[in-house]
Amino acid sequence: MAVITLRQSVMAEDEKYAARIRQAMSERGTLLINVIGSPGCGKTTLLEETRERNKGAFSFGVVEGDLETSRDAERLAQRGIPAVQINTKGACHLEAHVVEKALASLPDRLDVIFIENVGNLVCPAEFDLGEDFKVAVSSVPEGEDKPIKYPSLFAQAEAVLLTKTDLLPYTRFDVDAFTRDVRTLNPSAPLIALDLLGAGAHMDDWVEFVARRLREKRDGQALLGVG
Ligand SMILES: Nc1nc2c(ncn2[C@@H]2O[C@H](COP(=O)(O)OP(=O)(O)OP(=O)(O)O)[C@@H](O)[C@H]2O)c(=O)[nH]1
Ligand SMILES: [Mg+2]
Ligand SMILES: [Zn+2]
Repeated sequence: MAVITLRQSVMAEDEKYAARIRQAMSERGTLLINVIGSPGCGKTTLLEETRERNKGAFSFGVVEGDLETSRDAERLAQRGIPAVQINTKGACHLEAHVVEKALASLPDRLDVIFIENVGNLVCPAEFDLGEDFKVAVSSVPEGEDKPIKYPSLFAQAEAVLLTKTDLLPYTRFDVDAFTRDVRTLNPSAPLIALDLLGAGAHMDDWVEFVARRLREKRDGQALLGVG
């Protein structure tokens, strides 16, 4: 019981940081997106390719979360993407108090900031980082049953990305079952299939989705007279 109490109080404390991040992002007019998926599903590749293909539709930076190393932040920096690395030293998800510190070292004037969460389909879904919304990334080699086995993330996500579709011919991945399960958990989130290393089919849909959510955030703020 004591463990449960502690966890609740830690989460309640973190909600204050999340609220502060949300306020700061609202003042800056920056869209904050929490990207969540298994280790190796293609989160960093997605961000690299977003840079290549967004044709200046929005500027963006990245907060990278990993247990160890700054490899992902270095990959992004090589593409000219402002990136800051958090090393959780064993923790399997990011928490808002650490993200707040990391955000302070990114440039102020970014349209969008992506948080690449620690590769994990479980607890990252339960932590509010002050983001506008979460995006779930699932890759073909993981199998079509991930949404139904890890429902919390897929139910909350405001977009679901299926990566590595180029590998479909080499697996028994059942696209219809994946789609049906995502739709059962989450009837409205866009479901975007991506081949990140190849022709980049549907990359435009992803870029347009992010650009639209940025516009909607800013239009909403203009109506409310904030930002
Ligand atoms: N075939 C194929 N490989 C991909 C695709 N996207 C990413 N990869 C490969 O998958 C591997 C992992 O990609 P990353 O982008 O590093 O994955 P990640 O989710 O950032 O991994 P972690 O940060 O370690 O959780 C790399 O070797 C990528 O080149 C894709 O659409 N198709
Ligand atoms: Mg990565
Ligand atoms: Zn965790």
